[in-house]
Amino acid sequence: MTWLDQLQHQSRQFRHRALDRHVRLGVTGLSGAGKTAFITSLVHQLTQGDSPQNLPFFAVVQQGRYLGGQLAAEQALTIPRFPYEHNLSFLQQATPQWPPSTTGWSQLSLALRYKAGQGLRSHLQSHSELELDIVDYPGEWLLDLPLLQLDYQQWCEFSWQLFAKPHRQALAAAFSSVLAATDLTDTSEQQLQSLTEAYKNLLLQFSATAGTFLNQPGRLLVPGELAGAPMLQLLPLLPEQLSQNSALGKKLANHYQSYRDYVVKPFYKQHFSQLDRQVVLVDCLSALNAGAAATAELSQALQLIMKSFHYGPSSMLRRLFKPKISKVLFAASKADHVTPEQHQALTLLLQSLLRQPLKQTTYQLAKVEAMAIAALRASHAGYVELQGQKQPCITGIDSANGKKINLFPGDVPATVPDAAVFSKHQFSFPSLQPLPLAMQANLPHIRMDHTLQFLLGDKLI
Ligand SMILES: Nc1nc2c(ncn2[C@@H]2O[C@H](COP(=O)(O)OP(=O)(O)O)[C@@H](O)[C@H]2O)c(=O)[nH]1
Ligand SMILES: [Mg+2]
Repeated sequence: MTWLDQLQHQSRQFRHRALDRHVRLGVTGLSGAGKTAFITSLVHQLTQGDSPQNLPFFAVVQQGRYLGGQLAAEQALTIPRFPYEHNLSFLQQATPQWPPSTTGWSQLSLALRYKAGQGLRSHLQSHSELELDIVDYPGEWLLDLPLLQLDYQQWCEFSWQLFAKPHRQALAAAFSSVLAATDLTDTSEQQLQSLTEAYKNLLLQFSATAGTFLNQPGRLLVPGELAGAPMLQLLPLLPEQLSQNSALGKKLANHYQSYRDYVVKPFYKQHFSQLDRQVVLVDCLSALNAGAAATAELSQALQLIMKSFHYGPSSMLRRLFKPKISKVLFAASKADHVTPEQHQALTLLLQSLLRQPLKQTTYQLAKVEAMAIAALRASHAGYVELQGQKQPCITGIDSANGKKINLFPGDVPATVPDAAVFSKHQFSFPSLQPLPLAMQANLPHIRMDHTLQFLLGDKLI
């Protein structure tokens, strides 16, 4: 794109924004929650799946007013593009695979054409256009927000409390010994680097362990463009080391401060001040599979993320970043891993993990909703006869061995189960491969039409 094209692109965006014809949708979720699958499906539904049979609850389609969606031909050169076509090709193989995982953030723009249903535009224009920017960013980065409210000492205390939890304790023991043997007067580059490396390894081990969601700082795990920056030399000293007012403690506190000022704040400024709508994907079922401590940590992480969307009059977010997100959807992803009559319980479980009444309050300007979805449905729901009774079941392809399975994955608890339930019962919701697609067929989904209606319906009237 030449500078002239870029200028034209920017001025068109500005015009569209001014006319409310531009929506910027953020898609976030912790690693593995289903962001890549969600965006791939969303784009596919809007560009190729727009039939009333496929999207019955998306009003603009149901009313026959949707004229189609197209990927924008141009995108600002400085923004990584979401690899939609590449992802789709994995799903369209003879033996379909899940698209590869990504790190960092990316964006994709779509132009959605529709006939206005009411008002002056419906009489004067042959069609209207809504420009949709979809932004994919790691939920790990959202979990850095709480750092703005903690100083270095408080962060160290918070971290070591977390590392004492049963599913983390054993992994953290070696790093704790390394710190205990560290010379706190030594602030050499070599020492900082080797300690950071040890902490990063610990975070990597945590993140490879099912059910650890709160790994901070997010950029040490997903550095994006900051790989190698000195302020990423960041680690929590043991709380008892902090009272010693050491040179190393001071140096790390400085890095912590820089990280907050130069990474966390700009991230929120750049993303939050521009997003209009937000989807937070949550994989509740994997957390249940991973046990009590994991489920408790997911709940803690979600509540912290939820705080990112509380930006009432007195909130720090509002003062610092002037966000304007007006709708937030919390979506329990991968609902195709359970039988349909469990979806309501899955939605209730998500609400119970959020520990939030999801209605608009005076301090929460965004409209918030929760639902159970599958961006890419990988199972068929049906029934089996068991001792003369009809039992719900799902059929799919087991990720572990590529074989067809037919099972009842179990009941989903509608509230967060207590430790006693976990000690008696091992949840084991399956993991499935994508179903083979006939070429050109719509990507199968669960409630992507409800999702589209909640996120975009009011912009397409
Ligand atoms: N059955 C099913 N599995 C899904 C779905 N979405 C994601 N997954 C699974 O979750 C994994 C991680 O998804 P991905 O979209 O890469 O997550 P991300 O890290 O948040 O981008 C995928 O490889 C799939 O195994 C879905 O809608 N249905
Ligand atoms: Mg991804």
